[in-house]
Amino acid sequence: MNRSALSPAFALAALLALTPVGARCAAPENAGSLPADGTVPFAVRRVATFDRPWAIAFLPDGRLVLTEKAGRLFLVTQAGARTAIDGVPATYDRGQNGLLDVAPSPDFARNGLLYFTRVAPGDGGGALVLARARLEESGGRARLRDQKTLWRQQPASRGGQPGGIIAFSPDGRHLFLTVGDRMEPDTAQDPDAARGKILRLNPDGSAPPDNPMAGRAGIRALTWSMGHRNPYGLAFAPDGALWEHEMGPRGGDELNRIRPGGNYGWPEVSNGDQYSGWPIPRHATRPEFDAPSVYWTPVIAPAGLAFYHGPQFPAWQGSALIGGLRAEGLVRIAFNADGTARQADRWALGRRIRDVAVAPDGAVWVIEDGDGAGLLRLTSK
Ligand SMILES: [Ca+2]
Repeated sequence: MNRSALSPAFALAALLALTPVGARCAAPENAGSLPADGTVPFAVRRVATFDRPWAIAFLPDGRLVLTEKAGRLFLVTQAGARTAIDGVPATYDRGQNGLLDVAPSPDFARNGLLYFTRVAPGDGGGALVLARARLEESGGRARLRDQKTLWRQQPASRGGQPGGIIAFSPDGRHLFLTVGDRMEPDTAQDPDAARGKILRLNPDGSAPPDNPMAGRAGIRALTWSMGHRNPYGLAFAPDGALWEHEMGPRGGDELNRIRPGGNYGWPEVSNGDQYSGWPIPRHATRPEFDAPSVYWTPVIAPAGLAFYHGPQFPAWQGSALIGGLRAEGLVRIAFNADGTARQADRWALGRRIRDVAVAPDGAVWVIEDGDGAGLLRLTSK
């Protein structure tokens, strides 16, 4: 390859690889003790109500697709009108398991493909499954066509904490998928188990030849990073960096900058303790593991991650927005020039927030958790 053939993305990746190790190892901030602000800088409008919604994602035309954990999928207009999408396959709806994330193909306007995750019933439990299908609309109805299973977790598990978050790389050439530890913590350090990993796949489900363990057997060929617990947030920043958040046990929710081949330490280290109170060694005691950029003790129970871009909130350009289940609100993360992160805002909404997305017009949309949950649109005051 000659020098002129280097793509901007490759040059950026090379630059990030040269970032001094010290920048990654700076002492992380505990944002858990920072108070929430009850005065919010946005107007909140309740657009529609759903039962146990789990994820939202915008289509290029401004409508959104929304999952309900029980196994229902909807198209929703900006005015809140909904159309059920038929053809959702069987879902293991139990505890944290169910129909999970949905993401349009980066080329959706041309191919109409939706990617989605669910926990599928089987083997006395459920297996996380990544699938894609073509959204077909006619006569006011919508359904999934030409479904294809791209990846299926083996073996199945009974435990919750499935993960299931989908993120496409900015160039659209790779799909990243979080897999939770399914409440079997030690498996997060087992390189032959999918649990506790972030996977990187080609959009057709095949293994990219440039993954950290490319050519190795089984799940290793797909593994991008390991040592994760309960990851319900995954998104690319404007600078091309991949960020993930995950729920800790009692304390120790984490925001992590993800690097290929990284090991994020669960369950060997955590900035939280077991629910029993039994201590877990802190990240600082084991520098061979990647430490979080920000952590929360006490926890916020982070759910949903979206980077802000748009005209509604000019001061938020490039910030990350995180929903809080336990925090019952919204967190804004700002990024420093050296790539480190800090909690810039934490707003109390008095509602468990399950997911967050940014609309094409720059409004921020969130869904509440549970039955009778609101789909909320946030705009500048
Ligand atoms: Ca960790």
